[in-house]
Amino acid sequence: MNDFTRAARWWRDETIYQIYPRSFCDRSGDGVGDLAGIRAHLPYLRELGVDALWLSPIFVSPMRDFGYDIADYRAIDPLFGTMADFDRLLEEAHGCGLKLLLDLVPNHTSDQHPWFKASRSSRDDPRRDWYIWKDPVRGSDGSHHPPNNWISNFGGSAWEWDEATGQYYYHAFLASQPDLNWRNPDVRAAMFDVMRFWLDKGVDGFRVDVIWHLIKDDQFRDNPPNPAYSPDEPEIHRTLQVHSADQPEIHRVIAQMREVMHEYDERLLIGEIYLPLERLMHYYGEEGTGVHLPFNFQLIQCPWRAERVAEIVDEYEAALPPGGWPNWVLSNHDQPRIAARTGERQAAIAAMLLLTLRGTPTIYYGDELAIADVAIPPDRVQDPWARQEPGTSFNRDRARTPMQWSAEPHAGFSVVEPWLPLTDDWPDRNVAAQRGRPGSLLSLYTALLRLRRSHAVLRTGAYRRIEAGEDIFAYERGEGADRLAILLNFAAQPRTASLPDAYRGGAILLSSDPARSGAAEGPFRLGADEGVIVAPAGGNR
Ligand code: TEU
Repeated sequence: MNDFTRAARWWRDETIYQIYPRSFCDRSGDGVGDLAGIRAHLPYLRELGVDALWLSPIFVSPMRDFGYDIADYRAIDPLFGTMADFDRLLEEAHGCGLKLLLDLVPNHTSDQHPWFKASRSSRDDPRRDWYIWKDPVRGSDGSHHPPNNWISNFGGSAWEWDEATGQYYYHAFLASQPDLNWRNPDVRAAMFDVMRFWLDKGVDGFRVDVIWHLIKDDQFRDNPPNPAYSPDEPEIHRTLQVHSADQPEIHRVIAQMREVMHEYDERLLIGEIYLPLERLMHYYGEEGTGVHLPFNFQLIQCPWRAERVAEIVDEYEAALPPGGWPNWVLSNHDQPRIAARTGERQAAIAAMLLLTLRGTPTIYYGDELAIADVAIPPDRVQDPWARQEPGTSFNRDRARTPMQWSAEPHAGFSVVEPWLPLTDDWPDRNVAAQRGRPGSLLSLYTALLRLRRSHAVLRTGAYRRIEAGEDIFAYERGEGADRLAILLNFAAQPRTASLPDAYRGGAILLSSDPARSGAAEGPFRLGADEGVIVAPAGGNR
C-alpha cells in the first residue's frame, strides 16, 4: 500500500495552529515576538488542545515582507532568536506532544540572498540562471520596456530593470523578492537540500508558500485582461494569471518535493494555493505525488450565509479526488480575520464549523479570542503591500496584531509598545480574561478541541448534509449509530431546525450557549447565533 492510500496519517486526526511569530509573544523586549515567546506559551497551546504549530517564516531576512523575503534558509533571524532557541523550541514542543511545521518559501528569495547577489553580478555568473532574467523590449528611441505584461501581486510591473547587466528580472511580489528559476535543476536540488536540513532536525513538515507560482510559462506569454476587473481592486486582478502561475509542469516539481518528504517518516506537506476549486484539486496529485493538503481557503472567500457556506462545503466534498483528505481554514496572516468578517457572535459559529467539518482544521492565532481587524493609524502601517498600493481596501497588518495574553501592560505581549497596535478592548479580550470563563470563545474552542479528541467521528466520520431550515447549516458526521449532528444558526435571531428522528431525545454534547441544558427536542429551537452538537438518542455520547 502506498503512502497515498494508507489510512491513518497523523494530520487527519490533528489540528494545526498558525503562529505569526512577530505577534505571538515578545520575550526579548523589542516589541516583536520571538521563539522564546512561543516556547513560553507551549503550555497554553497544550491546554487549548491543538496538535501542530505552523510558524510563519523565522529565517534570516531583511524583513521587507516580514520574513517572506529570505536571505539565509538555514539560519534563524536574530530578531526571533538563535538556532539554539529553535532547537530548544522544537525539543520542548515535541516533549509536550506538539508537532512543528515550518514555512518554506521556495518561489523567491530576498535580493540580499547570496544566490541573487551572485546572479545579478554578471550575465556570465554561474548563478545567473537561478533567477528569471529577460532582455528588454526596446522602443524605437532605445528605451527599455518589460518583456511582458505580468503584474506583481503587490501592484506594478513584475519586472525590475537592472541597469548594470541590461536585463529585467521577474518578481511575483516585491522587487526585493526576486523569483527563483524552478526550471533550473540546480535550484531544485538546492531547495530540496534546504528541506532536508530542517527535516533532519526533526521538523514535522512544511507549509509551502505560493506553491502554484513556482513554474511560469516557458514562453512568457502576456496574461489576458480580466474582463471583470474593477479599478478599486488590487492591480494584480487587472489580468488573469493564466501564464504566470499554475503551469502543468508544477506537478512534477511537487512530486519531487514529495520524494524528499518520503525520505522521512510521516512528515506533512501543505501547499498555499489560491485557485478555483477545480484547479486546486490537481494539487493533490495522483498516487501520492501532490501535497498532502492543498490549503482550502473557500471559507475565507465566501459570504457568511448558511446557504452559501453549506454549498461550499458540499462542492468541496464532491470535488475531492479519491483518497484526498480535506482541510479548512478560516483566517491567515494575509486575510481579514474571521471575527472581522462575521462579527463576534458568529465567530462562535465559525469555530464550531471549523472544528466539526471533515478535514484538518487550521486555527489562526488570536481567532480563539475573536480578535477582529485592528485599524492601523497611517503612521504605523507596516505591510509593504499596503504601502505600495495604498488604495487597496485591506491592509494585512490588521490581521497581524499582537496576541493578547492578559490585562498586564501591552496585554502581556511585550514590556514595550508592540510593533503593531492591540485591539481597543484588549483589557477584556485576552487569554487570562477568557480562560475558563463559561461562554467565552476561548472556552468554546477548548471544549470543541476536547470533543474532537474524544469523538473519533468528528475527526474521521463521513460528512452528510441535513436539510434543517432557513439560516441553518446542519450536517451529520459518521455512520449508523456512530454519528453526531451539528446544527449551526447563522442568524442573529432564534430559528427552529427540523432534526432527523434519530436525534429526538438525544444528548446535547456541546452548545455555544453555556445556559443550554436538556436533551434535543423534535423541532429544535436554536438561539440567536447558537450552534449545537447533538448525539442520537441512546447513542454516541
Ligand atoms: O501569500 C501569497 C499570496 O498570494 C497572498 O499574498 C495573496 O496575494 C493575498 O492574500 C490576496 O489574496 C504568501 C504569504 O502568505 C504572504 O504573506 C507573502 O507576502 C507572499 O506569499 C509572498 O511570499
